[in-house]
Amino acid sequence: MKDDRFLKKAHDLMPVLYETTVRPVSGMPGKDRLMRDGDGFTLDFGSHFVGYLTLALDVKRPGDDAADAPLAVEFRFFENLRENTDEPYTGGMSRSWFQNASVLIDDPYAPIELHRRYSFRYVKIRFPSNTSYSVVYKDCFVRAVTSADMTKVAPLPENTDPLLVKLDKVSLLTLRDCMQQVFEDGPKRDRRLWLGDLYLQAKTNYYTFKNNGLVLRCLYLFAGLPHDDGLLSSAVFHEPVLKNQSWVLHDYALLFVGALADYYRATGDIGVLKELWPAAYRQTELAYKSFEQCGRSANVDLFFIDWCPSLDKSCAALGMILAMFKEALYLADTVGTAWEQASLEERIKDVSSALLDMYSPDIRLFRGASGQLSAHSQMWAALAGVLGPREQKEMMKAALKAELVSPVAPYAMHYFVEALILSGLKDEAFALLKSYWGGMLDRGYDCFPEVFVPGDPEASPYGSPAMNSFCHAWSCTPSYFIRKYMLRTGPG
Ligand code: RAM
Repeated sequence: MKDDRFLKKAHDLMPVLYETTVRPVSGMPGKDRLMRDGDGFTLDFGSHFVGYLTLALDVKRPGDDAADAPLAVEFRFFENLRENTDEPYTGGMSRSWFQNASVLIDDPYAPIELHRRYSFRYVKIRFPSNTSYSVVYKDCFVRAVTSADMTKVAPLPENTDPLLVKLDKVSLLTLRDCMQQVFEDGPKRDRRLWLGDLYLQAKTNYYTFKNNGLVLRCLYLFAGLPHDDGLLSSAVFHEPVLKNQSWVLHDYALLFVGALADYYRATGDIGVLKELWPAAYRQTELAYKSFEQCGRSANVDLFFIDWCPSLDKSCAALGMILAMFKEALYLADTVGTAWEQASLEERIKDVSSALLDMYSPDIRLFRGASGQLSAHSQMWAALAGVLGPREQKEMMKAALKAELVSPVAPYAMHYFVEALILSGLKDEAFALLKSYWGGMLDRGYDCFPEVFVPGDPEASPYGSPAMNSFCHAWSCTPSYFIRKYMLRTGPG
């Protein structure tokens, strides 16, 4: 059930891509290094970039003869050196996500321009053939692309804590490289527009690059490609063909409501709000229907929440439903009908009471249906504001002390930090932000990765850390926290 009106608007909002030429900072072989038959080198571009690579070589042949055979060149691109492994990949993701390219060149004198876009800091280059001639390194550069305009980002005040300055810098870089024709989740993998990721990217964008047109383009893409019942897709492929994704996630669909509310707060654009409100409201209807069908609980199979394998999602899912119903009510008060407002109010009461049933006042914590204690249950209950403010603060204090199942993705950690702030625990929130995201800096990350578990560098939802994305936009929210809650700049 495509909506061509929205898709046309999304198309008209195609962003400008800014291009910069960047050369490696180290690893370039000297002019006297003759390479053939398996020789090679690894270039380091000094930082992460997304773009198109060109390599230029000279040819040396004994007796000054011309090159007499094609040149074979192998390229391997790495965002992080952890990807530099020869271990065979046995996980379920397609191996073609590994950024390898082999080319045969008829004219080794001409610059070799790779047509695929790569996401990397390092590139390993090898010449595997036993050619009678050798090659010598001449030049290499990447035409880096992004739809983020760095000049739009306000510098942090001089007296900002140096660690926060570093966290902000890496967050900006992470978001910059994920901002392409859409907000991609990761420019290496999946290069796709996901609603959950968009929700956090857009929040950070309002305080940094302010590319509101790109957010709107993405909102239109989701609204233009719903499933048959009006449920919005968890992700949209904008290439190779414009298509929604069949994996249904109710939490992601509901985040459309939050993303629209944030867009409205940032822009005040009532026209867009009126246009997209029916799609947003529909997500609440579908989530409520499923809640009723499941005996006043969430169908956890339809919720992502985090990559945490053993997570009992029952409580977190209810909290997130409630949090988004409240966002919907905020929008309904502006553009909804009286009937929509009244039914949201009723539904908020219903979900609140189901969620409160999961609260254990003796330990001041929420438990999943299985009895499990997780950070996820507490953070979503707090973001839903289901307890009174004083009780909520006590609950989050208890959460900081308790042994809980912890977030695996920085996506989930974002909500825990935000929950602390909204519970009046800003110092604790910033301490956590510094230790968790600071831990990534300690591990030498250039960009913030898709998953990060302190103490478990091997953590991967895909059976191998080499498959992880090392520049993943849902991890870019330190800039949002710093600019919104420390500097108090932006839409408020
Ligand atoms: C990962 C994607 C994306 C996320 C989904 C649920 O595979 O990269 O970031 O939204 O999981």
